[in-house]
Amino acid sequence: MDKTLEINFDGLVGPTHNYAGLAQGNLASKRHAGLISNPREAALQGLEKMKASVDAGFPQAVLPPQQRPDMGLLHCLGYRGAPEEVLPRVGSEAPELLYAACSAAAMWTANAATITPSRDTLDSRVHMTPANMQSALHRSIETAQTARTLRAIFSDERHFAHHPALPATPWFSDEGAANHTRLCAQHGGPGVHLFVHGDSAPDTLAAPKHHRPRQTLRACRALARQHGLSDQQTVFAQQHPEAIDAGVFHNDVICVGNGPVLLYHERAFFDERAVLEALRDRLAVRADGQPLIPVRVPEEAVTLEAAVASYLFNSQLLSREDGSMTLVVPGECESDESVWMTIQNLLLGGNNPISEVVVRDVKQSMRNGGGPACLRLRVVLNEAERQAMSARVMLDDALYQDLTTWVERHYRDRLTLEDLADPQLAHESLAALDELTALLKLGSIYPFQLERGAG
Ligand code: SUG
Repeated sequence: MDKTLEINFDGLVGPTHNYAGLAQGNLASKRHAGLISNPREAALQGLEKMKASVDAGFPQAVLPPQQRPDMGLLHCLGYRGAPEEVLPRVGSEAPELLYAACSAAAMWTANAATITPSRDTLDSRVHMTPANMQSALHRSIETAQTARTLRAIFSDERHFAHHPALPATPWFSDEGAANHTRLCAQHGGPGVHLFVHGDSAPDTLAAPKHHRPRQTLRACRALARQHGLSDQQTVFAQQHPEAIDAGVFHNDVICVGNGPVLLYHERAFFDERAVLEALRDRLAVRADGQPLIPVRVPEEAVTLEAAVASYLFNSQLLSREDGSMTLVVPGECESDESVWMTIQNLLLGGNNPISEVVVRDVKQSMRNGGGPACLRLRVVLNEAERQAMSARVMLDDALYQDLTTWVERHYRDRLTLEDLADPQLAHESLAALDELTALLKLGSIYPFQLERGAG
């Protein structure tokens, strides 16, 4: 029997992880701007999280970090020369550009791409579109490398179709799987795709007042078209503008779906009733009559503010073989009583498949607004597709050990703006990445490796 599995591809935190306050609409990023970061601890926390998933029997893989500092960005902004000249100069003249060039934000792989499993596509291939991340400079520099990395791992064109990122303009602002949820009876069965956008129709009063939406309806529709999804397979939903203003910069900060379960806060969507109705209708037609299992958390149980502060909904909802589900929540959920009570009563005690809650410590990432769900890109693959993957990215005990040793050897435990301006850090980072691509059997994927090859 063909066994289709969901594999979580977590981003490995890069050696220049820092707190720069660069992310608009993201309260944690703003609050922690300028804090001293600890990339070693961040990477080890991420690896611990991945290892715990493997130990619990969930398929887990890893995506490598990106080349930072991005000297290409700095060169293009007119800072010519070697890191020795450029980095100290940018650090003193335009620290925000140095921060952007050093950002390790690619760790949040939920923003890497939108992926449609082969079960739902016309040509029975897995379709992928890297997100353009055009709403912020430090994230817009991820797209080209994301495309190269995905092409390196999913190189077999018989199984994988790679689309170009959408045009990087406000009309098509796309932040990837963080705003896309696939609902189904089981991973191998047909699915219904919920695309969530933040912008509103021009003639409504439903726009957020304080923060710019990061995903547009035009982008959602274009992704569905690229992947060949029909109207019957898709639902497009507008985020609640009050949620965006309260710090919900991606839908995965307020909603998580898995199988037939949709766990969400009552203020996640502008028109909750219409979203549920559409999902129910589509599931009935497309997913073998599978009923939707909505798990709604009302404001009186958890306020929008508490949801954003605890990241309750930025959890991973993982299917076990017996059909029950595990909810992986960040440690911050334990310290808010309303959230913890809701987990115990409404989620574990409710009429739904969630039967276990596990807590993970990803504080280094959380301080930048990245919880357990942000750190992972979900890829549903059948047996043949898993076999067709290139590279050593599936996490097992041996790879976990190798990556832990690699982090301990190469990563610093303290980074400030001054450190980012230190050319030595740039050299250390490239040496680390060079070793990493060998370890992951990825070949040459980074600009410095490709230039070396060409030279
Ligand atoms: O884009 N933070 C990221 C967090 C992304 C979380 N991803 C999901 N919700 N899927 C962002 O807001 C902070 C960088 C800084 O300020 O240094 C940052 O980019």
